[in-house]
Amino acid sequence: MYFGKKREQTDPRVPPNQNVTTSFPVLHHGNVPYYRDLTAWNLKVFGLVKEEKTFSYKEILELKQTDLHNDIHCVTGWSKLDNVWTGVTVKDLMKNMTILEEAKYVLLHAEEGWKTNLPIEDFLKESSMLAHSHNAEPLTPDHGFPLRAVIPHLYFWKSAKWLRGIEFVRDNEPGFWEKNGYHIYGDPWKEERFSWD
Ligand SMILES: Nc1nc2c(c(=O)[nH]1)N[C@H]1C(S)=C(S)[C@@H](COP(=O)(O)O)O[C@H]1N2
Ligand SMILES: [Mo]
Repeated sequence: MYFGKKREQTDPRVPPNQNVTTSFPVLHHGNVPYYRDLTAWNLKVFGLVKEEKTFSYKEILELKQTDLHNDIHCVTGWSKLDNVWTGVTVKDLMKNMTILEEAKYVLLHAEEGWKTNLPIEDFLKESSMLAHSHNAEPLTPDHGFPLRAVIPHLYFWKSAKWLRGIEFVRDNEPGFWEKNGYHIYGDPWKEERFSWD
């Protein structure tokens, strides 16, 4: 029975102190970009790679398309279970590219200079992807159209919307939210919400 005490976490899919929502909240800093013409869009993979590469939107859609099913956890306390994202896995994106050995971290660059940082092994995980659709619908501008990162094992702020660049770097440089008090890594299972956690 529930006596008003905080309930023990019982659902093994939900990290500590998260509440499950069935809605899809919109959260970001800055402006939502609107594209009328996707020929003006590209994705640059650069930094510590043997050869830099710029993908057009058409080239992204020509890569192998994958559906991944996962749960997402926002640092502000909501979790959304059973998402299906469609797009290109990071593994497939990087297939024909060589990452230099000095590369230890990745910076994901979005529109307006927004960025987020993560270790290279987290970016290259099987579950990491670049998505253009959510639950069989194209992403709306609010949720990151035309392409967003989805890194489901970390708090959702690492999942850059409006992705435009992937930079391989040597050092762990904090991104936008990381500079503003969020944790440098952001493991929801360890509740790494803030830099002082
Ligand atoms: N470019 C960009 N991506 C971003 C953010 C942002 O401010 N700018 N915010 C992050 C945060 S804090 C969260 S919780 C998720 C929210 O994604 P959603 O709006 O699709 O739910 O996007 C992440 N990606
Ligand atoms: Mo967030």
